[in-house]
Amino acid sequence: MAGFPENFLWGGAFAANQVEGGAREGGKGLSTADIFPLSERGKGGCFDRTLDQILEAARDEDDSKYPKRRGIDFYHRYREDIALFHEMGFKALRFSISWARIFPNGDDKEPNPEGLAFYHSMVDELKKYGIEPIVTLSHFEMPLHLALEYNGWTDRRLIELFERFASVLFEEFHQDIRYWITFNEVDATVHIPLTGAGIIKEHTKDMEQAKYQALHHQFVASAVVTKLAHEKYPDLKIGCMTTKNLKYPATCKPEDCLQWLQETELDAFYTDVQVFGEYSYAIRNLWEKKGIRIAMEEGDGKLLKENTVDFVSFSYYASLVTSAEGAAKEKASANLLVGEKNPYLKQTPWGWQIDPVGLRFALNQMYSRYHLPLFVAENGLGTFDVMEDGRVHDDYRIDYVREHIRQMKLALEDGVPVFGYTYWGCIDCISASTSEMSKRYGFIYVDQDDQGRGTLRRIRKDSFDWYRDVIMSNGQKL
Ligand code: BGP
Repeated sequence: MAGFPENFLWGGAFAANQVEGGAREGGKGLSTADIFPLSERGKGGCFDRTLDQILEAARDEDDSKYPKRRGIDFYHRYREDIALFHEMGFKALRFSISWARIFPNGDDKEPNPEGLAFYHSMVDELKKYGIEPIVTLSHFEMPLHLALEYNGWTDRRLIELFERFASVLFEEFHQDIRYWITFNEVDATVHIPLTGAGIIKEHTKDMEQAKYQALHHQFVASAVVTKLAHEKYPDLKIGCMTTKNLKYPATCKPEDCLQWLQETELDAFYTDVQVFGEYSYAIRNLWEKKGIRIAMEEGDGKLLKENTVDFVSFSYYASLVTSAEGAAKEKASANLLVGEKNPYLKQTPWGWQIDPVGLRFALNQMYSRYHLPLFVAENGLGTFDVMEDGRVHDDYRIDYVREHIRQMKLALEDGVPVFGYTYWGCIDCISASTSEMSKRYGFIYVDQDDQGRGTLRRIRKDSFDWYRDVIMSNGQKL
């Protein structure tokens, strides 16, 4: 089969906490994303905060110090931005709904009508242009109150609160939104527990146990809302989403290949739970070794088993290398993950190893394990852009996307059913890990710097026209 299917969902992706701004507008409560400051360049990400830093930020009225409180002002500019997505010919837009905009504290009895009204306006704008909304329920944020008062997902009561959140959204939007993803990169709970699950280390006795306990509650919550959707709104498609942690063995040395196999098997457990409805031998073995006991209630196993997802999605940015004596090797990073450098690959300025062939590898690997339709929920190049004579000549971004699309096409020809590709950061937005603007992904430049200075003007980059032609030709014109 040559080429992309007729109804392939070409588009873009972003998250509420990285674009909206309006942190205190329309009745929204502070979210866990609103407490992160700009990280110091080169000092790694800003995901880890102490309780004192969180409380200080929560009391801080000076929003200018917290880039995710301003985003790129999408909250007020969404009509202009969606019109630009339409100009590129988007078939789909993956975005998230901010829990704190709908339930400001997370445990409010009734939803916030202004929050619902904002998303109705946004979805109406998308439908006007025939752009399919793909909504992530939880994308690296939750009401700050739930982190501070419940210690996030470590508290089993969040299952019921999340069900309340999802059931309001399904009832409000089931006729307009068909595709739903429960948790963005659900593995984040293990890698970055404050961002992934609202876990505060000073409120946590045993963080290793707490992270997996929180993750279990998220899996149960995902199954609960999947059950609700399947029973009450049978047209909805529910998907899971992880960071694709693609690795290669450093050599053909058996010990390196065994290390690769064990790490790959272990990393698959996140998607295994949401596709097969049970915990794999690899994760059970890890818990055994670490003495981790997960508290599960009667019925959790049945719930997980009987309410699995309809499609599998993942983010793919880079690949890593692993080896038996990995610890000694020079480190490289790929999104939330750290591994070893690959001498055959170039890196972005933030050290992410660029590997388009890896996307074909990942798609084949995921399909051979899950046999479900696949969706590339994130792929993109975050790098410095320079404005020259009023334009950004981002050939490097065009090359990056062209090569990844080429490999996606080859995966389709391998027989892998990929049904969509939403380029991450289709418009410049606040970086999740560093809260920078400088790490630009967009086909659209936003005139705002790391400190929030600028006109917020939107400017088409060279990649804007290129991606429009890709979509118009259904992936033929690269
Ligand atoms: C993924 C997140 C996105 C996005 C992306 C790029 O982990 O799902 O929210 O941010 O990474 O990462 P960053 O923004 O840190 O460059």
